[in-house]
Amino acid sequence: MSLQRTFIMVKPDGVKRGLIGEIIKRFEQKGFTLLNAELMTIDRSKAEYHYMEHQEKPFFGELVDFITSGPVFAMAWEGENVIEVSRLMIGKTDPSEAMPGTIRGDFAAAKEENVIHGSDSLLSAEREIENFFGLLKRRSLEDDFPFEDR
Ligand code: RTP
Ligand code: MG
Repeated sequence: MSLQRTFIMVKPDGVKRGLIGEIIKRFEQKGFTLLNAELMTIDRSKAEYHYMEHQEKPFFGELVDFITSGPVFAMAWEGENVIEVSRLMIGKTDPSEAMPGTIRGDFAAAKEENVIHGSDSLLSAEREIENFFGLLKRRSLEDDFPFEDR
C-alpha cells in the first residue's frame, strides 16, 4: 500500500459538457481525498510543460491548441495507489478501446478529445501538481502532516 497524490484534469471538452461533477463524484465515491481544485484557462507555456513528454510527437501542436482552447478543471487527489487506480478509472487513451464503466469508456468518443487527464507516474504527478498549483499549502484531510513534510 502506498499513499500517493496525483494530478487529475477535466479537459476543455469535459468542462463544456458539464462533466466536472460526475468526475468529482467518482473520485469521492472511490474514497480518494480532494486536496485542491481550480477552474482555469491555461497558457501555452503551462500546457507545453504539462505535455513535455510529447513534444516531438506529430500531434503535439494540436494537443496544446486543444488543452488551451477553454477552461480546464485542475485537481490534486490523494489516496492509496491513487496514480494507478485513477488511470484504471479513466480508461484507455483511445475511447473506442476504453472499457464501459471507465470515464473515457462512458463519456468520450475521440482520442483527441477524451475528457480527462491523469498523471502516469509519481514523477509526473509531482511535476504536474507543481505546474498547476505550485507547492500545495493545504493539508491532507486525512492526517495532520503538511504535504511538504512527506
Ligand atoms: P493524458 O496524458 O491526457 O492523461 O492521456 P494518456 O496518458 O492516456 O495519453 P498520452 O499518451 O499521455 O497522450 C496525451 C494525449 O495526447 C492525445 N493524443 N493524440 N492523435 C494521436 O494519435 C494522439 N495520441 C495521443 C490524447 O488526447 C491523449 O490524451
Ligand atoms: Mg499521459
